[in-house]
Amino acid sequence: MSEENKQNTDLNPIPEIGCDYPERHKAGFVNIVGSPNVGKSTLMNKLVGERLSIINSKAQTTRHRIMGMVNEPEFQIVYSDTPGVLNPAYKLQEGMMKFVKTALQDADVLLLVTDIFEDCIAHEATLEKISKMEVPVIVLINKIDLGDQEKAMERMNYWKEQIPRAQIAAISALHNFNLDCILDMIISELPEGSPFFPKDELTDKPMRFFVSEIVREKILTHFKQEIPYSCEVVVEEYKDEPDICSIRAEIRVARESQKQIVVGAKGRMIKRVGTDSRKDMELFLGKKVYLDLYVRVDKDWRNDEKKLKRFGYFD
Ligand SMILES: Nc1nc2c(ncn2[C@@H]2O[C@H](COP(=O)(O)OP(=O)(O)OP(=O)(O)O)[C@@H](O)[C@H]2O)c(=O)[nH]1
Ligand SMILES: [Mg+2]
Repeated sequence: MSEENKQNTDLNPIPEIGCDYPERHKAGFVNIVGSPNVGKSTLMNKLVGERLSIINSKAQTTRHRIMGMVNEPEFQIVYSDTPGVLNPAYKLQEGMMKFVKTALQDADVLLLVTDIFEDCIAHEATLEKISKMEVPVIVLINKIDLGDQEKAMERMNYWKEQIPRAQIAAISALHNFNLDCILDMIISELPEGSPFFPKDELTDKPMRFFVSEIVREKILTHFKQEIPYSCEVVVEEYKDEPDICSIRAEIRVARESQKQIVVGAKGRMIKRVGTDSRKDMELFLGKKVYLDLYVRVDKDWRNDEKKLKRFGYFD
């Protein structure tokens, strides 16, 4: 961390009468954007210290904007993980890109994540938008554990040319490399202000959202090709009791043939997805879970705006 940044983060709060927060409290939206699969969700989870976003080696894992807060007496950082930027081919992807658009509009600090392999950002228009933004931009070159020093330097120079006013750092989100240093960078760029959310809050999303994401993660793990991209998970019932949480969830698929694959011979695949999901839900919720999981054909749901709204897109 530079000497200049050190001075900026040395807040030395002066309490005010009638004010719950230090006078120089900092708060802001730190929005994470970038191409698919570069490690945005891995980074968000590491920065927040919780597994809020699902992670997978397949692209387009994240479909929503997911907020995760880091609260300290002197600051509140509201991170947002977003879907990877792409040219939408169907309505669902249009909805996903709306989340990115809003994240570009309301950022106080923007984290543009790329990785050591990305030659140039796949989505030119987004890069152009970011170049014109007035908020601080930090370009993070991720996955440097997979490259050498020379490659990291070459990428850093490339990004310095693309966005001259950005700060640039090489990191490995997976291996926690350089994350302390970027936290210092973020705090120094954070504007002064009161917190946006109560200080004990961790995320903007309800438990049932995370429950549906756990099932989607298992689908991403167990199925290949187009299946994960054709599935949506809808929690139809969520009954939280002191000792047990009873959940009824449906996996919506676009076609009958996909239903057969997801159910599997003698129901083997759906059973496996259900068992794995239940185990993860029990860990996440810290209690026993009863999970009832169905597969339903919801014809071409990915292009039906009304349904997508119900599933939490276009909100
Ligand atoms: N070697 C290595 N792999 C990483 C690193 N960060 C993330 N990954 C892997 O990269 C893959 C994609 O990670 P995600 O965090 O899901 O990427 P994302 O940018 O959120 O992807 P989308 O949501 O699909 O846009 C996963 O297999 C991660 O384990 C890293 O620093 N090093
Ligand atoms: Mg993601």
